[in-house]
Amino acid sequence: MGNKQTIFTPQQLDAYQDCTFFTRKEILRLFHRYRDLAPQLVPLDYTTQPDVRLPYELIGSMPELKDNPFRQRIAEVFSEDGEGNMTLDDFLDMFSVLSEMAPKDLKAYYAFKIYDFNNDDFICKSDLEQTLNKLTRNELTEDEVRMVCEKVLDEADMDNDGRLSLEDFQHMIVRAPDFLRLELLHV
Ligand SMILES: [Ca+2]
Ligand SMILES: [Ca+2]
Repeated sequence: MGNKQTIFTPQQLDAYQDCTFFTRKEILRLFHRYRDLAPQLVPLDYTTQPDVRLPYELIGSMPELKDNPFRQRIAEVFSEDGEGNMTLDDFLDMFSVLSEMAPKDLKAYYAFKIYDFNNDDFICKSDLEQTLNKLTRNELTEDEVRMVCEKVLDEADMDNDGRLSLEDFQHMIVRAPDFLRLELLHV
């Protein structure tokens, strides 16, 4: 109405509120952060649901992500295209799960997806090695990585199939050493 800029319809805002842990105000604030990454690409009117995707390079350079060794995986997991290029919906989903309001179970579910580098719904030994190398910023030797992976599998692989299912992982994360938790997700 009047001169006031309408970004979303009330229905859209309701839907975003229902799918995230954010208030309307937070949703609008995040919209503006999304838009500020590329004002030339993101219109101020979202009522017609424009088909916009911001490239991973812009998302990964945000202060919350830029120093995180998992930034690319995080963006891939939350992006609809699987390559880290994000629509506004992807972007809001990501920040919602990263927020302190998200329950631990949900964070654990996404941590599992992030650590599952080859997207086969299991964390196998090589996923675990890549995870450890990233978590420790490549400060462990190959032997140390192998040893820790064996220990983790030994303790967490409840059905002894040599890999971690989501169930194994959720069981493990309750008592995992801090370094196995994903800092950014506060898991
Ligand atoms: Ca895997
Ligand atoms: Ca298993």
